[in-house]
Amino acid sequence: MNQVLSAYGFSADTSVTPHGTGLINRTWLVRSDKGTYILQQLNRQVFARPQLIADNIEMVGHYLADHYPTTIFPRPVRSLTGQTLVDAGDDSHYRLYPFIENSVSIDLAYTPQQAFEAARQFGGFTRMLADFPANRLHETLPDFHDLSLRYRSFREALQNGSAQRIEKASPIIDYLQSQKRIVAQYENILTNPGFKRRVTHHDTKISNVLFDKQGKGICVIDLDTVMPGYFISDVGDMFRTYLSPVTEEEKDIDKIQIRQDYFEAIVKGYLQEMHDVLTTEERQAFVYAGEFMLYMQALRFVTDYLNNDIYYGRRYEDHNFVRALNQVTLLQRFQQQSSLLQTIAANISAGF
Ligand code: ADP
Ligand code: GN1
Ligand code: MG
Repeated sequence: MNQVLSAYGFSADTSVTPHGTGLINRTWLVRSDKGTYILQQLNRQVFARPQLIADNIEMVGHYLADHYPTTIFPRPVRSLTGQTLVDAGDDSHYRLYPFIENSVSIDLAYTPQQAFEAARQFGGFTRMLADFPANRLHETLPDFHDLSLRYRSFREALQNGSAQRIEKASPIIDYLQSQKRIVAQYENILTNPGFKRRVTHHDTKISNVLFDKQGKGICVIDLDTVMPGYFISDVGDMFRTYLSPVTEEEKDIDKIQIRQDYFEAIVKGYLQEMHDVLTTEERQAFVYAGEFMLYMQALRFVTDYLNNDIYYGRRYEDHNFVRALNQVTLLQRFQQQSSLLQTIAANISAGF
């Protein structure tokens, strides 16, 4: 750590404290006489080529600064030798951001207004980059939201994973197998010209938006997974993470619910920015977006559980089982309301 701090010109007595709740990277708050910063260590198991991320952030930052100069977009601070990514030698890479003053972040949406603001931020991000050629961005995680691949990995885990865990998870496994049509629908999207590859964030949980003290959205952060993708990834992950009053960590599945007013808020916030950018077919796919992301996250958690927790960090023995059951439950409750939600989305869209 001292080596990293000195690469940025911080003195050894600078205060560094762990910060945030992400599952993949490590984040610290750095308080120094030069100001307050966010320091991050990239997870090399997940991101094999960190330089691709730094390049993407640079391209996006450059484009936004040119075309939307008043937009707030945290760009990495350069080290004393001018690098946006510091290689600490032991195969670990660090970057530093200025801490956005007076910003707060939340781990759960507590009001529909917060969901609206976050959706507007993620929609605005894709809208501002609508004329940026998305295919110029590197695929920092190739096939990240490829549902067919996630399904194949799940099937492989059924072949090679822990027999004991396969037994324990069998109700979850059966349900996920019964919903394979969600994969078929995704495969149709891939060949449907009505669905566009756009600049997509791919991790739209609410902790990846900074808010001001009045609750207005300031900007989106956590750009490691910004890549070309489909809008269903971003909208679907908002449904996945804002609709329920409890997070994916909740063990008591009775607490999992679909909050209809949050659904409306997400659709309104996103369409406020994206209505004229999306195609007619995309505008009809809001409910599918939720199924797509809930199904994918359930597959990913259960796959990791069967593989003995090689990807997601776990804090207790059955952690990934709990997460998978949570996400399957949320998927089922979402599906129970899907025709109502479809009507709500269509009505909101018609109002624009
Ligand atoms: P992770 O991959 O761990 O989720 P994030 O980039 O989302 O990493 O950062 C974790 C947390 O750190 C965020 O939820 C937010 O609270 C805070 N954070 C990150 N960047 C900034 C920033 N530039 N200014 C203020 N807070 C930030
Ligand atoms: C990971 O790092 P974090 O917590 O923002 C994961 C997401 C999952 C999420 C589930 C690179 O995101 O795809 O949706 O956990 N990121 C990666 O909590 O795998
Ligand atoms: Mg984050």
